[in-house]
Amino acid sequence: MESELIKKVLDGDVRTAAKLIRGIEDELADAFEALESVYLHTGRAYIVGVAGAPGAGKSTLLGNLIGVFRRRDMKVGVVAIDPTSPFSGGALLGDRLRMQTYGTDGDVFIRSLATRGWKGGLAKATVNTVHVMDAMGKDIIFVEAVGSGQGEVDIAKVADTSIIVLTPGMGDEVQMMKAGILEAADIFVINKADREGAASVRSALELMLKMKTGRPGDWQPCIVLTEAIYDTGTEQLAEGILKHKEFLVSSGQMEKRRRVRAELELVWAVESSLRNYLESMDKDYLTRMIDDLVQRKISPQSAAALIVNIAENRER
Ligand SMILES: Nc1nc2c(ncn2[C@@H]2O[C@H](COP(=O)(O)OP(=O)(O)OP(=O)(O)O)[C@@H](O)[C@H]2O)c(=O)[nH]1
Ligand SMILES: [Mg+2]
Repeated sequence: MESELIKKVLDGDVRTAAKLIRGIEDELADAFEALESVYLHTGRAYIVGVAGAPGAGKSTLLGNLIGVFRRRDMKVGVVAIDPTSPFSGGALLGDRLRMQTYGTDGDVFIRSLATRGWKGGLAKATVNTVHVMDAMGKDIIFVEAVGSGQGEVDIAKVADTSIIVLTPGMGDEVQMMKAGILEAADIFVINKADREGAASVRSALELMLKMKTGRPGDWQPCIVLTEAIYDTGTEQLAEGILKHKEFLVSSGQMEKRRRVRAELELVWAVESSLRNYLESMDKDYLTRMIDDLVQRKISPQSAAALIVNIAENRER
């Protein structure tokens, strides 16, 4: 039988969902327990990652995209990952302000996650928040993340479509972009195209994409120019997202991406159950094991195998 809480989440109840997400942020045991049932009701939403340098215009773009998808009668979720760095300490308020137009629309649900020092990792908290929105019945969920480098690659693991937002004046930076970032993006947005230099970023990108050796049948990343403050280019960007979705579905890659994500979540779950087990273990036993390691009577691998064995037997 579903708990009252799960029923409310499935009904799209904003208060319950918000509370559950706070529980995920605080890593409360109750929240993780609820997530187990939530997970079984997910897999329907389409997930879009939006990454880019601080101030690239991600939130403004998202505000526009919300409009486009709402006009198509789709329910929208947004997870904004807030870097609590001294530079963008005001991001949370900024995001709220920029997206406040949708504050009263019950079919738009926006949450910020602060990137404080999670044990479980940011990607995991993000995926779990996405799961809550998915279970709420959101059709499309955007994940906004600041990042230059690894961040984009991480978001790509979570998303069906990954968007990287660049801005004019980044031509040289594009040339320095690591191959991994290039691979991670399905759509490149050059925002602030009202400013000088958008064309040169575009040619730098095109050159890099040309050099990329893809397999036949692979998705060719597209480039969209936008002026987010004037809501220009939003339709093309939305088209790009839907085209990429169609490609993933018809090529069978959607299934593949979702299997990769499921595997990733399995690994996280294994890691956290072992970590929990380790924390609950008899401290004397653990101390003796560490003594044995220090005295080189046993290797870390064999010690780990012993622990996994005990954990396995206890599960039975
Ligand atoms: N000239 C110009 N300014 C823009 C454009 N899009 C956004 N901006 C401005 O750029 C600034 C940053 O926009 P945001 O949407 O907050 O950017 P962001 O990437 O979400 O920023 P963080 O979340 O802090 O990393 C704001 O002052 C916007 O008004 C654009 O197309 N042209
Ligand atoms: Mg933002």
